[in-house]
Amino acid sequence: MQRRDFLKTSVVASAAIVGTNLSAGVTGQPLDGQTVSKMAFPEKRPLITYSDRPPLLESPRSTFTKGITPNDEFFVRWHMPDIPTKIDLDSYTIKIDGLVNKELNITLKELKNDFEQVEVTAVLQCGGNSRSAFTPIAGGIQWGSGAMGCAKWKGVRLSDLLNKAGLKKDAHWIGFNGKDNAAYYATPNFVREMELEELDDHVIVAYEMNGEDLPYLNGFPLRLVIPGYYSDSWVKMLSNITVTNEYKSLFFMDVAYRIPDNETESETPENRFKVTKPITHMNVKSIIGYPENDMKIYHNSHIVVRGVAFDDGHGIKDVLISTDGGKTWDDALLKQEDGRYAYTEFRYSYKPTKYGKVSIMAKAVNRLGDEQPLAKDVLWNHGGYKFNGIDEVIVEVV
Ligand SMILES: Nc1nc2c(c(=O)[nH]1)N[C@H]1C(S)=C(S)[C@@H](COP(=O)(O)O)O[C@H]1N2
Ligand SMILES: [Mo]
Repeated sequence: MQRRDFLKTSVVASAAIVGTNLSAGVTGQPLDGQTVSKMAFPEKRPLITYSDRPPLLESPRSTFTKGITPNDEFFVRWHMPDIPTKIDLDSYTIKIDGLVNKELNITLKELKNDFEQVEVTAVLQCGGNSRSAFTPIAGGIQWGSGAMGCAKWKGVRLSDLLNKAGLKKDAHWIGFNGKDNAAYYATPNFVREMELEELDDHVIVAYEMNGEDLPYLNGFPLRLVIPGYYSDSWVKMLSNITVTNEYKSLFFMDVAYRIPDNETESETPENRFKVTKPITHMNVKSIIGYPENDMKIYHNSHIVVRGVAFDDGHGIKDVLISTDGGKTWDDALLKQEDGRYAYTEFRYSYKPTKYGKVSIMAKAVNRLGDEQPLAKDVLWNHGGYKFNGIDEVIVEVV
């Protein structure tokens, strides 16, 4: 197939999902109890749907029992309503220009044939994941904890592409742009800028996700993968890489995905901190995939608490489980097979011996000794970024 035509059938289907179009950023959802939509987007199963234009889809809690997130369960986030729905695979190129010795236009075929193919398993998490846990409410989509996933990404090293183009001496910044467009002229495109020295050999331009072409909504045919970093910089439908010597101050780097640039990265609604910095490395976090809130489980039965933990690549050392409201903590069993940027799966055998509501909490600790704070102790920032409070589900023992 030389051409991918995605939304022919699905525009109609997606319009029917919510009836009216929600606009991004106005929907409030509690951390749990969200229901998945009845309709599905192309290549996706029904997911929690905040908006259909642009598509904003969240994975339900049950997704996080698996170390690898299946493509059709993977969350989706776009900022611009205007996403190309047709991609011509023969003419699609990625352009590398700016402060390079040789400007390049690389076709998909060249990308796959002329460069070494590499693979990395890495967690993709929106910086606003779990935002709905902040009080008072922080601006933005009120995600539960399903704006994350972990996949095997295959592609080529960004550094190999840059070496082929050849960087000029004063090259310092690098900008990434995707094919999506703003609906209104005044809104700038989704562009990310990063300092060249931040980008190491693990950064890839990926065309495969879990052994298949990238799903359209996850950035087909190419996306940037920056293991350990929040995913706002994992530009999808990547079409332009521009090398510069100075920071161009493009919209998204300047206002969105930034946190207070102070020691605790926090502020209060009354006293906003003026100096900000972009979010980059992910902090340590874990999410329980099973059981879910409000599930009924039998007294004296044997249940296995399951979930996933991750950080920015230092690696998970322990996941601790508490079934007594945080008084005592017990080690969960860990499964770590896919490298330091992947999910660590955890499981914990639990036999409920008391009736009524029981809290199950999970706390991850990484190899640096960083551990998740209690949810109530997570400090506030106005964008609602980097929430990593200890996860808790409440079940009923009957
Ligand atoms: N081209 C483009 N790339 C993008 C975005 C976007 O709006 N346009 N959003 C970013 C943000 S904020 C997130 S959280 C991730 C979401 O990736 P996913 O949709 O594959 O889950 O894509 C990133 N890359
Ligand atoms: Mo995001």
